[in-house]
Amino acid sequence: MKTRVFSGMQPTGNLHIGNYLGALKNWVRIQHDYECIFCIVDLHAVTLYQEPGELRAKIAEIAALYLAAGIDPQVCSIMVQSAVPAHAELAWMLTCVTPVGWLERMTQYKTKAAKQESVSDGLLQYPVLMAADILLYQAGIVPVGEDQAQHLELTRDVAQRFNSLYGDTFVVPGTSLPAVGARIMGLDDPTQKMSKSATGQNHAVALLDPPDKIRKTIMRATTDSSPGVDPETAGPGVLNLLAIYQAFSGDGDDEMKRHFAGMRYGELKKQVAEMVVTHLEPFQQRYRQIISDPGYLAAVLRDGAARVAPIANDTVRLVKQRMGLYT
Ligand code: ATP
Ligand code: LTN
Repeated sequence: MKTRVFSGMQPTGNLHIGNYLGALKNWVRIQHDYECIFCIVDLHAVTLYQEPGELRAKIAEIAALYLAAGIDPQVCSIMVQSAVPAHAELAWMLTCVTPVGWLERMTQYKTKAAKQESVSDGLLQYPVLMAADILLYQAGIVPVGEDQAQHLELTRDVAQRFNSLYGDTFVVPGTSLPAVGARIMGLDDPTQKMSKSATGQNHAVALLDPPDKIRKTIMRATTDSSPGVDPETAGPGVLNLLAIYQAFSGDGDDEMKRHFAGMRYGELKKQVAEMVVTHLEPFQQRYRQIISDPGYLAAVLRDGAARVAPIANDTVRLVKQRMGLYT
């Protein structure tokens, strides 16, 4: 049997090249090697308030972006988290074996909670729901960007704790980070990770930005005061631009060094911008085609949920048996 892969994205904000290079691109690359489930995690999205109409539209948008990136719904299951109630059901059982202290230590929780006037219990429970997503399907591999590594560590801890309390139940999953592009930084501030929820004008390149906007954002990227590229001493802004280029082009380290050593920053930015535009233009064309067919999108999501629900229900049944709950 093929190892199962599970990953997901929140239907919030605008997907950016960090989301693509850190996660989505790798999903496409491995989809034929594993049994893959790619989820739109709407229950995670509502840990912060979402306007209901906008959330509904975002779910379709993310599904279309998965397809436009090249996820093949004949090969993988694409599904919406809230369409399979077992996610929420297992999450409850897992909250009961998760110490609150583990959750309070999560850096994403601390960052997001600091920005809220009132913090919902859901925001604290967020990583437990993520653990439920993964453990529900006994996934062995979870391809994500580096910012999710701590949540995966917690998933392993929760799985191990459950297994030791109630007997072997869950596969303990591994993390899978890309070699290049695991942490794309903000173009306006290369000390912060590129993020959907950041507000700066020149912070991110969204996957659906028009070519002119992409060029403008990259040409304005923060670099440093050296006259040209020195791969040995480059600061975070230059390293980030090089990482973006390399992740899109697939060039090796030596090739990168040869090509960019000594290049002026204006020229570096121009070449990075053209590399990004060249990759995103055909992607955007496919997106426009897919989003204009809501019937097709709905069928893909319905099929995906129908395919994975029996696996999820089996796990919930097993967990209930192990815990002595009523079955
Ligand atoms: P937010 O900042 O609003 O929480 P986000 O940009 O982190 O959103 P998510 O939906 O949380 O987006 O992440 C989806 C996937 O993209 C995850 O696998 C995450 O690790 C990856 N990812 C997010 N930001 C980056 C980044 N800057 N570089 C590489 N991968 C990233
Ligand atoms: N927290 C993740 C999204 C997510 C996820 C998952 C990723 C929810 N459940 C399960 C991998 C596996 C994020 O990217 N912010």
